[in-house]
Amino acid sequence: MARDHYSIANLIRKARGGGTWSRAWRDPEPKSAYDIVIIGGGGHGLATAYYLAKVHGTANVAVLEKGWIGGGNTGRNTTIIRSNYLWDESAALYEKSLKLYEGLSRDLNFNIMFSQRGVLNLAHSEGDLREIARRTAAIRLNGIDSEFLTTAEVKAMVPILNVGANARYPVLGASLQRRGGVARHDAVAWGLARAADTRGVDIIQNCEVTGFDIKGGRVTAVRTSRGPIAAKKVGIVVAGHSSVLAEMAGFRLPIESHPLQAAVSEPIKPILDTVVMSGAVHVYISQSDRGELVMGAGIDAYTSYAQRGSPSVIETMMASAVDLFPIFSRLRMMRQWGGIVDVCPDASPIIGATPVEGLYINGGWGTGGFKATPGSGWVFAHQIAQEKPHPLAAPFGLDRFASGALIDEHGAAAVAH
Ligand code: FAD
Ligand code: PYC
Repeated sequence: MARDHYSIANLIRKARGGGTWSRAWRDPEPKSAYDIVIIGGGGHGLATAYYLAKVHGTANVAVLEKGWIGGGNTGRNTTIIRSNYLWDESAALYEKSLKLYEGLSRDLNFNIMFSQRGVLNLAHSEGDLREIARRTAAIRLNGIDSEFLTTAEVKAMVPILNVGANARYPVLGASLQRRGGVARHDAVAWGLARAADTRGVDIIQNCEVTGFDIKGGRVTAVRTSRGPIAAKKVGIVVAGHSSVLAEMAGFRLPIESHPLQAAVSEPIKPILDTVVMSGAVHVYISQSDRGELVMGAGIDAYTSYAQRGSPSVIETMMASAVDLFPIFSRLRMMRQWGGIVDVCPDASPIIGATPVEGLYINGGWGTGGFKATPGSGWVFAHQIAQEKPHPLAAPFGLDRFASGALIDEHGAAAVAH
């Protein structure tokens, strides 16, 4: 990329309508064959392709995206990043991801605006308090930062939070992960795309996978809206559509797909400099760099592939937000949207081999995969390149649903399921 592209003078020229933007990644025609095809151009698919090229030296890779990159959940989430998970297996995986996030802007030479402003999980009952105490201890035993805050400490950190005795949801304390925070979701997709492209990966948008060619139990090609593409290995990384792709390949997944909604307010002056989550009342809130309050809800209870959701869920979320932050009652909301999240029975992802040889799956991240983006790509690239699970991903194979070795992270998901 020419240096001039980013110079102040050039940016001003472009802002005035002069000059041209050069592409941040190529727009290649699909080749007839690749060593590896990754289905899905969200953060996880792009991270997989990036680490395949960077770490494993496999650049004959295509990422096939049916829409535009980052147009799925990657561009629809509330951007919360943290690694405060209960079980050792999850803690190790999400912490790997958080560590990769800590170096990602530098690694990609692209500012993903990772802001480690801390993530608070509120306790509203004695039960919540006991759970937070257990969780905080378990997380610390895994060498991950986690603190318990009293009501007064929470109030000192978030003065606009209603912690009064007459609050509908009294705040009895909170857990805090100071290294948690938020990042710019589009930038994560764009930075990964540019870095993967630079290393030779073909990113092909408007290319929907519609079927698989499977010979002798092994995948040989994908069928797409732009013609067949042969591949030695294929990775499915399509979030809410995981079961759809699995069905095309002839196997079933223990996944349900649900809408998950979020909304943003009009921009206001800085008022909230941390992330506040409340699993019990179904809301989580942070303030974006543009000043908007970004809020999300619990999942819609019904299964669906429509990326919107029910108004009643957003209404409940808004009511909870105003209960916690009475000062927000005069805020005007600007936009609402939904994404389709793929939820596993144990609220943990599926990463690994499938019953079809050469076909791998990375999905089931449900409501919580943005935080996992680089870590997920790291371990999935290993799985595909080495044809064996990365040690961090080994517990997350499909086989756990047969063995019963589930990793129940409903509590850590912190989003009502
Ligand atoms: P996606 O970004 O959805 O990428 C999958 C891609 O596959 C899509 O672009 C899709 O178009 C493509 N695709 C599907 N079918 C095909 C096909 N047949 N052919 C080709 N391409 C196909 N997680 C957090 O950690 N923190 C949060 O704060 C958070 N908030 C959330 C809030 C909301 C409202 C939502 C919806 C999700 C939230 N999540 C959060 C979850 C997180 O967004 C996802 O787990 C994560 O982004 C999944 O990334 P992905 O790359 O797997 O999926
Ligand atoms: O996993 O932290 C999370 C999250 C926040 C909002 C949705 N998911």
